Amino acid sequence: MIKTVATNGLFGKGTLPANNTQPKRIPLPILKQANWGLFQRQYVIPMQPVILKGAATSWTAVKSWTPKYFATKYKDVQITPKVNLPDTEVPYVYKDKNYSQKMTIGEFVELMQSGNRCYFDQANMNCFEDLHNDYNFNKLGAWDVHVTNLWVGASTCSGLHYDWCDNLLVQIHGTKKAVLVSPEDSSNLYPFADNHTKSQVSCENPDIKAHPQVKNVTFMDGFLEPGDVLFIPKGWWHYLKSSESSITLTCWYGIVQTPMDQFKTIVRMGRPSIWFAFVRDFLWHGVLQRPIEYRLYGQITTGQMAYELLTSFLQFWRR
Ligand SMILES: O=C(O)CCC(=O)C(=O)O
Repeated sequence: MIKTVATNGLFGKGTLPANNTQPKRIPLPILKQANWGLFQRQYVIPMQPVILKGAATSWTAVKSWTPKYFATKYKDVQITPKVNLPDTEVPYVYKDKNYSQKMTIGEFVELMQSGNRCYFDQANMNCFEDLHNDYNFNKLGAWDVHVTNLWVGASTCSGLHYDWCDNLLVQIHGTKKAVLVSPEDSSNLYPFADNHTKSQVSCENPDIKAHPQVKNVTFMDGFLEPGDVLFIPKGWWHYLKSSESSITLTCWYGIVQTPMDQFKTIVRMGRPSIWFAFVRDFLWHGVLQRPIEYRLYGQITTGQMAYELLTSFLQFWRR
């Protein structure tokens, strides 16, 4: 029997099945007037996500960056974006090598404008030094910045995953849908065995049959417009889907989760398949250095990462 219950969710006073067969959806909190003290007290310190509505509207980047701006300024710069991307909420099931292609920024922007699903993702802003004065993450509270990344693309989808440090994500051009999930729900998110930071779950249309524990998850839905800032605390799962044409800047900063934190997360996930893949990748791709075919947006596997951490620690210790 379906019982009507009052929810605070994206869909207003919605209906939830009485026996909890669907995940809960609530809106991401929004701070309308960027109030520094409130942001720190209510969100940064307790590690809770929030949208700071319009907090970066005054940035030159928000006022002047468009795909055309990049095409004009950096026309012949060589990049390796992903192109002809699949229409999916879980890109990690695909292989990176089938989508990465070398081209110039001019050619990439033409592709974007032709309706191609494509992404110049996670590009280090150190490559665009002449744009550094167009944005200011320190003013938003970033400290000990590790990297500022640029994301330019059309109809993109970054699947549900988490990172190891705090992130301020600023929507520069176009719009993005954002879905966040608390680290407390990690054990319900079916991470890939070889990469425990990436989830197999579709955020917008979860498949409860394939992933029954997802019904226990609370999804937090948000929508970003140019000038909006999304605070993603470290360890929080996030999913971002762009409109036709989008530019985003992200800033990873602050204290990074330790390998011990990762170890605890894996233990909490409680999936033997992760431990099996961990040992396999540690030996096969780490110790034996066998090549690997990376997942789309996948990068290094958990086992390889552990191997690299261990070898860099041993090198440091031997010095
Ligand atoms: O905007 C995106 O598509 C992904 C951003 C992201 O995942 C990140 O900054 O960690």
